[in-house]
Amino acid sequence: MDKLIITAALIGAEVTRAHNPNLPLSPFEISQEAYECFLQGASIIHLHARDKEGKPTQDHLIFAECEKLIKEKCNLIVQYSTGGAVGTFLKERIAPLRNNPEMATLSCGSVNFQDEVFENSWGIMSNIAIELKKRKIKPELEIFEIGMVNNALRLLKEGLIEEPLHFNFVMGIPGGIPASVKNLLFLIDSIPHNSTYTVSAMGRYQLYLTTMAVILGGHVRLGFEDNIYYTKGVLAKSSAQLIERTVRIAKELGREIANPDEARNILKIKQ
Ligand code: KMH
Ligand code: ZN
Repeated sequence: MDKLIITAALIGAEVTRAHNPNLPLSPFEISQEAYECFLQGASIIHLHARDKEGKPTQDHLIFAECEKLIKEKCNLIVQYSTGGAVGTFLKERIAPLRNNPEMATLSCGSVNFQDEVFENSWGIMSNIAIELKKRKIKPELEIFEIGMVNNALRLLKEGLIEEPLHFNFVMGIPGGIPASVKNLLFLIDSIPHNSTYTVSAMGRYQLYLTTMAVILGGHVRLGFEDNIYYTKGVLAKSSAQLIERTVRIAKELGREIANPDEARNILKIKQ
């Protein structure tokens, strides 16, 4: 098994301080928390940004500020979100890519997102893929539903993405694939065998499904974007606290933790 790659998803676009007062918002707070996650064993930071009012933004200058502050402290892989918040237009979603990050997300289809629709038509998907390819940015293929694997394979067939593919199974959003072990096994079985995958799961499923990924040889995403609780009814102090627990579990299970350069090798990120 490869060493375990841990992605820290600290912010997202939906969580607020009303949900968890420990949510980092400013570039400085984000960089501090990213560094804490790095110290615990994270090798990737999945980056969303907020404006001065704490609202989601795809402003490339704010992304650049976050990345600069993170890179001053450590060599984490900075993975930009191109999903942004539900309803963000394509132009804004790809705006931060002008900073040429090492990695960025590519959502592979539309999905109901609670009461709204997270829209990723073929036009949106292929345009993001073209932008990533042009800039040699490694895509992480976001899979919220099983049919999205087919869209990813179409992107591959049309030459818009390259093997080896890296997937992120985002399980348990209200409207997407339920977070169950059976569904995780089905997803793993549906992707090309030379692919790598990360598991993200919502709320209490984060601990269970990411632990399954540790056992099965996959990789994991942890943090407030997907889960704000440490245990039932108890808010987590930080995303780093969630990472610290998974590192402990992984070590007990004999799975070593990848540092950022090892993660770059595993994911075949061209530097
Ligand atoms: N906030 C979600 C609507 C991504 O980062 O690329 C989309 C999302 C996916 O979080
Ligand atoms: Zn995200």
